Amino acid sequence: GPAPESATEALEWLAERGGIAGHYINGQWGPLRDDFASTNPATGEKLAGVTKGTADEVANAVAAARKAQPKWAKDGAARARVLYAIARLMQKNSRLLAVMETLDNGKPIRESRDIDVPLAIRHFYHHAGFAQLMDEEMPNAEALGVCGQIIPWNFPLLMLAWKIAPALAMGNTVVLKPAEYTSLSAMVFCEICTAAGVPPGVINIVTGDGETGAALVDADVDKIAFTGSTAVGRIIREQTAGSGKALSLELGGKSPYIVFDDADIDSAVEGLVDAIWFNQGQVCCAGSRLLIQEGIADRFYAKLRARMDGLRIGDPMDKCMDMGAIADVVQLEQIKAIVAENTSGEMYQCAAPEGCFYPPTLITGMSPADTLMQEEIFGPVLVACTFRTPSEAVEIANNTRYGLAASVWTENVNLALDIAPKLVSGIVWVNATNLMDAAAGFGGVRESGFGREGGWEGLQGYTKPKGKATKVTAPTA
Ligand code: TXE
Repeated sequence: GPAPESATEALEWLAERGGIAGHYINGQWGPLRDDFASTNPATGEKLAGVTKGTADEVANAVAAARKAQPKWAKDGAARARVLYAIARLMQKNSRLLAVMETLDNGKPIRESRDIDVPLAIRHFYHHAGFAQLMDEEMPNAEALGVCGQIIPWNFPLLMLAWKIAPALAMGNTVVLKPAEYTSLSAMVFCEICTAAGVPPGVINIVTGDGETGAALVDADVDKIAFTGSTAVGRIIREQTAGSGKALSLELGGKSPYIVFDDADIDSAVEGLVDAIWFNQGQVCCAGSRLLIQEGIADRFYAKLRARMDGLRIGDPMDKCMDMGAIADVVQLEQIKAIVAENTSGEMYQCAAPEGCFYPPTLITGMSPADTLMQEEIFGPVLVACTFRTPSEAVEIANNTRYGLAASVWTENVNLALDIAPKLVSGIVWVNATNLMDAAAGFGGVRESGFGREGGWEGLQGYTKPKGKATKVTAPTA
């Protein structure tokens, strides 16, 4: 196939900056320390050292954000200009961003280049428009103040964009902490911020692990926006309870992918490639539970296995690859353990290279209550069971503690419209999966969290009602 994308540019970029990812506070780099390593999961090589932010460093970042906020909130047109400039410069640097993301996270370059980076840019363009319109369209809303934002490693740059763009558009300033495995695209982003003329203190990045994250939750912020595991979401909810801090949580999922016997089978098979093998299955809304109507199950599984055999898994920098590496060995070990300890049913597994890779996997013959049907695996593992009637499909689909997304496949539009509202889920896709747009609110119910990101609802989450002085006169008799 074609030659792999070159990593040279990104590695040189890191070397020129001392090979350390660290804080960007008040428009300046530092402190920068090599406290732990960020590695390329596909090769195991160290890419850079990462600074583990202390509580004091977090407090400094929050203080810079606090100082910058009132002025930033004043002028929507100025905010729009800055957000447009960020989007424009991300476009200009899109190749560096994509390569850095793939080196650091292990996702195929095809995905970072065609999905992660363009969608992240789209979020800045979209929210630039709203920044300009805020005064007119939301006359009764004002910024919350300083927002602490904590993001995971599965879509490092895209999650950064989801968090920062709407917060800034509405006049907030931010302190964001990337995940410990994936801080490098955020570094490129910081340089873009400087070049785009982001005023010092408006965007602050603090690198580190869960302890740094916990310090940010405790800091003097007005909101915490978190995307990550349900377990940490629960800790953060307890930690912020009674504090007056606003909170949004975007957590795990075990999203059902329901295929009726009249579905367009080829499209439904292709949809599954996207639902569960995109980004190695490390997607919060991954269609990880296949519910298939009994009569077509065997035929469907046969087609699906044949399609799985065609998936190419290997060097993420190779443009031909459909799947790359798992983001970190810790995650790989978790996937291996949960599958090894809980597999009943029949497992079909393709081949994968040695190292931090996990093969596309299909496990059929499951029961709805089985551990693998209930627990988020966060890897390229699809578990499947059959159903007989539409009402049974709904019952199995809703038999979960999560509620992030669902996908329904049928050629019968009446059936689709009947089923969709019965699914307890933040999003329902019909004859589609993983459709995301900056203009549409995304988020879950139940243990998948609360709050929406993107769209009109996402903007509301970064505002509060404007304080107004109203003179009240007592009625006279
Ligand atoms: O997540 P964590 P992990 C799920 C998925 C995965 C599992 C574990 O099932 O296998 O979670 O992943 C920061 N206070 N998802 O351990 O720990 C942390 O530094 C404040 C689903 O990586 O939740 C990182 O920046 N912050 C998910 C972020 O939280 C804390 C995406 C997420 O890490 C913290 C990721 C604390 N006490 C994992 N502890 C999705 N819904 O997309 C950690 N962090």
